[in-house]
Amino acid sequence: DEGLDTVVKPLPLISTSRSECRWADTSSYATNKKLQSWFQLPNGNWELGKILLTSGTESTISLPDGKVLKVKTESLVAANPDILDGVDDLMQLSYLNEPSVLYNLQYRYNRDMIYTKAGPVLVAINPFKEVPLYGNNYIEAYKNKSMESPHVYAITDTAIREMIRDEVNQSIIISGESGAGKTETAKIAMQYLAALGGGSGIEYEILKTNPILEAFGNAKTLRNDNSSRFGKLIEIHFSETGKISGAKIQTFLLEKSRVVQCMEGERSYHIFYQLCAGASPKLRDKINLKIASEYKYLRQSNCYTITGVDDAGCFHVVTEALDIVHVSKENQESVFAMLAAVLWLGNVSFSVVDNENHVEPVVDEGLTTVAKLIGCNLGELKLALSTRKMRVGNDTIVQRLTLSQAIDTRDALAKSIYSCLFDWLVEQVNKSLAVGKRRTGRSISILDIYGFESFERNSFEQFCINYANERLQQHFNRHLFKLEQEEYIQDGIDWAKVEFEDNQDCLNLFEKKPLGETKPSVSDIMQARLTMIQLDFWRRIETYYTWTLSSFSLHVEQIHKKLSVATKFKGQLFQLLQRLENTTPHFIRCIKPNNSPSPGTYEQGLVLQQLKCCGVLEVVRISRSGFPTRMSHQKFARRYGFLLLENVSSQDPLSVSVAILHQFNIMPEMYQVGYTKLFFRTGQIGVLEDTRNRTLHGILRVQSCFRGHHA
Ligand code: AOV
Ligand code: MG
Repeated sequence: DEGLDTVVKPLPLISTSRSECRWADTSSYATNKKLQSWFQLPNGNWELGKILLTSGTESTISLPDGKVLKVKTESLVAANPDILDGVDDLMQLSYLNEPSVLYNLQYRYNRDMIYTKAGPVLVAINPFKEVPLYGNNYIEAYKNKSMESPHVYAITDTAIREMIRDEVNQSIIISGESGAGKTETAKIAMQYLAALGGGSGIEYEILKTNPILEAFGNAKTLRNDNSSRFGKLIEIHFSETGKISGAKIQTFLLEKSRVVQCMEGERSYHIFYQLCAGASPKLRDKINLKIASEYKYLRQSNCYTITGVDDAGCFHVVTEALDIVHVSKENQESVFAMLAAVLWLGNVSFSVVDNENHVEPVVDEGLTTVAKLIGCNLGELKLALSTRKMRVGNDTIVQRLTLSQAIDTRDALAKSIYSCLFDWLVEQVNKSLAVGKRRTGRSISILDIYGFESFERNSFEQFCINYANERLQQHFNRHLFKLEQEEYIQDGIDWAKVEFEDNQDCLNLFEKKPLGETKPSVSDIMQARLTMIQLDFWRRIETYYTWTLSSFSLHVEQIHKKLSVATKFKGQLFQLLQRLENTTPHFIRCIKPNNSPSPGTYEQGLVLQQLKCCGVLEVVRISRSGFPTRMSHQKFARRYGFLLLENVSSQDPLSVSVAILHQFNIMPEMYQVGYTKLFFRTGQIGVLEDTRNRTLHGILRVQSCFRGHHA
């Protein structure tokens, strides 16, 4: 007997003190002979060892490679029995500690089971290879519930069902570091929605927005060959019969600086390389297009291709997709002309024209092509690139530019053309997907933003990206920790509070609000995040908050109202979160298992850091001790009352509810009756729903038979 039956008492389900519920719950346990136990190697990785002997404060363990070590007993961490290897919900683990969670995820990952539930949250580990988990057969299986293992399809299915059942809009919020798999996950969710809600053909258009937006909004970075450089919320609308009736895309803060400069080894937006590689000779001629290496903006980062990517082929995919979302050939040509204008702008050079170092653009192929492509005369363009209008009191004065000012102006024009083009495209796509009058039912929104990132040199973009991620983390915390627990307490059920790590201090830093007292209990991860924002960004923030959009414009007399980019972004983010607040959220946490990126490599430290960052373990703790499903007494009585064997129509909802609970033998520890609602542990409501569906189908069958007889 290997001692399974002598397994000591698991850690308490509900922690009462803060220190007890910290992530790295390494509290030692009475170590029995021959028990499996986790031991941390000097490199930080955990190894499963067998305890051979415990005497005093020391234990002797044997590692899988045969090594026998003497270690401090208190450094050992309880391992779960083999029978729990690879459970599909971390909630099922008896010992919920760092190495056990890491091991469980790795066990599954090695078997291509990249999805695991962490209570209500879906954890998705990037396989960095094709895994046989998708396509019509899988969609069918999840649709008719013959397959139930964790999957993006399953969580999307839940969203659809809850939208219909509760008549509440839903959201699928995908987060994770750069390269963790958010965009791929979003596409997989869209695929499922399209398959289930399809029929009108609009679903096909919706799917085609992906190659378009990726071409114009994604780029190769050092972190990800297909990194999203904008945030995206796609709201998919359903009719009352559950069919897709349209969609609306909202984008956030496209990284504009990439158009004019990017780091060595990175690329500008895919579409530039696709156009240069894939345009037909006729189009090349019309917009005076050269190969990518002829353009300064593309040349500076010394990277033109991506391994395994055929840019010319992609160009055809994009133009076909544009056809499908009803962008006319004529408009497509204008788009390509604008792209060429941006590229040629980068080649515009300047020469000094007076002894005050003022410059003028050199009239060459670059300048003349730009003028032609954007449809202005050469004189206007020269003036626009070498002068600036300023308002002094009530007067407008024209100031001549120095070289660096002129370059800034040129680059600002390129960025603004590109971002206007991007916005225009999104608008066209939205027109094509317009919900219009058909907007009668409910919606499911999918959020895919750029992931948290930190480079050696971080700029304003990283500041905004990380700020957005921090706000989303707060949303996550609010829903899974705060609101959840507040609801228990408000409704008067028995509940011992679970602590979680608040990220308000991080947000205060971003928002320049005074910091609270730095709490001594702040975890290492949170401290690292705070320090990073402080050191890496703090000085920059000062300038960026006053950093304004260039007031430059080709036509302008009017002076554009300057709007701080940061303020605009903050406003957008605020709106986004307000929209999300009105939906039932479903969270997917994407995890990057290695930085290579390569399939099959699972770096414990890297995974752990990501799990810690987003509070996955706390969520599991709350979920397994909490009651994630809830329904008002009224709704519960209405929904399931007809299943009762006795007639209860005269009774109040609470009594009906209790009668249902009794009739179906729901165990007392599986639910709590609150003042206004019933609270259930995970999975309980599913049993009732199944019975309800079966009964309803039975009734319908009987009714149709009955009608058949009478016809
Ligand atoms: P991201 O959206 O999270 O990064 P992506 O979704 O672009 O990350 O994923 C990065 C790469 O990982 C993809 O290009 C695929 O090669 C691979 N990948 C991700 N998910 C899967 C999957 N389910 N199956 C196979 N390969 C996958 V960023 O946009 O950079 O934050 O700004
Ligand atoms: Mg992405």
